[in-house]
Amino acid sequence: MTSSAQTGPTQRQVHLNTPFNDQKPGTSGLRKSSKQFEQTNYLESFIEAIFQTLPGVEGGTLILGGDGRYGNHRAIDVILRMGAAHRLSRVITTTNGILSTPAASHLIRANKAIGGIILSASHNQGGPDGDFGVKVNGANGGPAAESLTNAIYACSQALERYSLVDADVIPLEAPGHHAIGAMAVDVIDGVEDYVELMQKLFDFGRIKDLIKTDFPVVFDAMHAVTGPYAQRLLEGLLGAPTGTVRNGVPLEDFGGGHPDPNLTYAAELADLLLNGKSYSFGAACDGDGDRNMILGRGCFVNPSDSLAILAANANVAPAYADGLAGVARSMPTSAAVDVVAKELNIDCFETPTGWKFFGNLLDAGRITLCGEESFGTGSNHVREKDGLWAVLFWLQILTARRCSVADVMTQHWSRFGRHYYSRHDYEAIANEKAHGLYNRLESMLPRLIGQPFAGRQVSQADNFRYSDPVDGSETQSQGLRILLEDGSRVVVRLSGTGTKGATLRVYLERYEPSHGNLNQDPQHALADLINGIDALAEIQKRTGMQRPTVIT
Ligand code: VG1
Ligand code: CO
Repeated sequence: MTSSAQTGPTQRQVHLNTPFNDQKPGTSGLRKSSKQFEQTNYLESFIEAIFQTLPGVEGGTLILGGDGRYGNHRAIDVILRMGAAHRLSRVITTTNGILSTPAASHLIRANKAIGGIILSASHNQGGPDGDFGVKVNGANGGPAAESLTNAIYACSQALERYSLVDADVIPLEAPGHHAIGAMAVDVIDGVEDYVELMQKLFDFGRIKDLIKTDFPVVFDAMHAVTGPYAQRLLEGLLGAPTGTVRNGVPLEDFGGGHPDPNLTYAAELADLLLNGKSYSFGAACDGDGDRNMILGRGCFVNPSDSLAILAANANVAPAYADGLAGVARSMPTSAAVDVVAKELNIDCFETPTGWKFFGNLLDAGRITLCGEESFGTGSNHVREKDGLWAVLFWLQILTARRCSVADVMTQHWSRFGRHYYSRHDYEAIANEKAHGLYNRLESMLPRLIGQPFAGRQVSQADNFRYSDPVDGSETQSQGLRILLEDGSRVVVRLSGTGTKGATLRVYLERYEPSHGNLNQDPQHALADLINGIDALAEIQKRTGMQRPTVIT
């Protein structure tokens, strides 16, 4: 017990002179620079809006933790003291506040919590000059639905005051039971429950056998949240040698890196696998542990293909041995999984970008696996995408198949055909320029139908809208699509997670049937679409950028 428990904490109200008007959550939580979050009352205002909006706060249990970035400890302290003022009965937080997003989702479900607050800006850089973020999850363990985030935003804009109690800082160095007034604060090991869940889903004995044979693996935690999880799983339970997990210590600034697992920001790992010969399998996760990148020797697995391969091989994992209820992918994700779903004779849903849109389908039991092109894959075991889960799933498949990652890919394409796919990101464009480009392209769409584009004819051109098959809710304006008669397409979106200017994402896709040329460089295979969209949307001309910032 902390001393404040005996004396009883003093409750205070802090008045806001003017409410903040910029606390609208994006694709996944509220993300701003650390400096913005350090403004007086800024974090507190958003947390107050959450506590006033999330159902069941009084008497409820909340899960709390983060990816370890700069600001994590301060935010945990503030949220605990505000949670006590709002009469939560219990907060479960973790040693050093380290909690991955999928592990948080699991804890919410396992403890029947009202939800969770995850302190992370995910793949964005961290540190005093980087970004901070607050993700809000609901009682199902998933990212808050749009109706809830809209209500939180509305509340923040009208906020006049917030409440908190004065209490000593709860020590997070070790597990223990504490209290702030009547509110229990349990500090638990944030890794244990998650590791137990993984052991239920996969056959660790068989994966261990694979790693013992000549199948060296390497994992890059990017100095972010997955280090302790990966060490326990790979070097502990699966017997991989010490050092398998690189950059395994979470650092407040991620060691100055950009914790985004792609070929640009995880370049060292990519080099080890694509150019070196020491490893058969490599993987990396992002800041908060929900994304994954999978590499084999000389082979990069496109995330859209990864989802398709997990779906096609799901029965090798004990948890999915009985088959899949259905699958889902975000709209910009390639249709590789659609082809597998067709063959398996199961439903395949197309949702807007962001994991929150999978929640209803998972809760209703309509899908088992889902994924996004942005290195996110997951299943009904939690309500978030899950980086290390995907790594274990891949290892389970390789255990059963006993071949290289490259062979898995080649065999998949020769059975299902290949969806050549790439995403081009143009980061930090001035807002007016990016919106000008986007709005101009949107206004051109109706006239494109039936017209030639990149040597084919446009069959459909629109701004994607989604009607949720479970609750009927409608979501508009989810990205511009140009669909071509041969099944190729280009999608253009503006990012909802960036914090500097605007990020333009261009998604390119072309299908090559199984008897076609399956071994091209995607940039080459997609060249006509790349040139076509640049000419149409005037990307280089309007952004002044010769090439994308990141190509995946
Ligand atoms: C990006 C990805 C999207 C993902 C989201 C959150 O959003 O494209 O697929 O769900 O990040 O992932 P946007 O709006 O920037 O394109 V995470 O790992 O940043 O929580
Ligand atoms: Co993330």
